[in-house]
Amino acid sequence: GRDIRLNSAEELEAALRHIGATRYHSLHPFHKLLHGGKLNKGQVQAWALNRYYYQSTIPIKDAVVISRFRDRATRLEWRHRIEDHDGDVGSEGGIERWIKLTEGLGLDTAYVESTEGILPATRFAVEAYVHYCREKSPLEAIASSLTELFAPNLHEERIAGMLEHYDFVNPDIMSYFKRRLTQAPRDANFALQYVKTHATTPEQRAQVCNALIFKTNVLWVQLDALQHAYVEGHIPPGAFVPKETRKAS
Ligand code: PQQ
Repeated sequence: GRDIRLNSAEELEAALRHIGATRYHSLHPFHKLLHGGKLNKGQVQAWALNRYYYQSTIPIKDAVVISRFRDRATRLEWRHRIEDHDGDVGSEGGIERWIKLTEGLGLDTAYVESTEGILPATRFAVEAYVHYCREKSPLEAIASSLTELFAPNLHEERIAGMLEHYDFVNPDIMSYFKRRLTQAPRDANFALQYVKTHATTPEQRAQVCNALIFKTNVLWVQLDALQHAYVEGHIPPGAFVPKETRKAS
């Protein structure tokens, strides 16, 4: 439970890993369908379209995190996350790689970038993440990124599963995830060391755990919404309506 007293950095790390093992969205049924080749092309498009909103908001979230720190060293360490996503003059960033994915899946880029067709739950969940980083303590803002500790395994599973099962997926359009395999561990390890050093009381360690739980919920509800709309067929007004209902080969 939430009120277990964590008396050391080691106990904190064990508690965080337990949260990841029991609540990370790798466990969500929608991911089992996505990675197991059980979705049709339109359903995969809906996933990529909605995830674009998460991707494109991450650098805004990271700018908010930076704004919480007077400490120059922490800002400096966090800054590369914005570059990873936005790129730089002459170098491609994660958002451009995500657009390669949506383009490769046959979605119109202007439509994706407009975010017009995303689910209401996607917008609410992603905005809640930005608000959380603005309103909670700087420690909690950093802690809420800790889901990334668990992302590399999921990305490995996704790259292998999607390449194996979908004839409309190729290594080029999966380059976003390939790149994250090296970026995410660096970021996650910094955040983990940060919370282990800076959460010095049982109360602060509980705050760190709750920040991670909050974030697993941000990720989980986005997949609940995709499942409801595109697997169970309850597409809300205004949201993307897939045309390509062909099953994978
Ligand atoms: N999470 C962050 C963050 O909280 O700062 C940044 C990222 C994630 C990414 O850049 C990702 O690509 C990403 N991908 C997944 C995924 O594909 O399941 C999950 C997460 C995550 O755990 O929040 C991130």
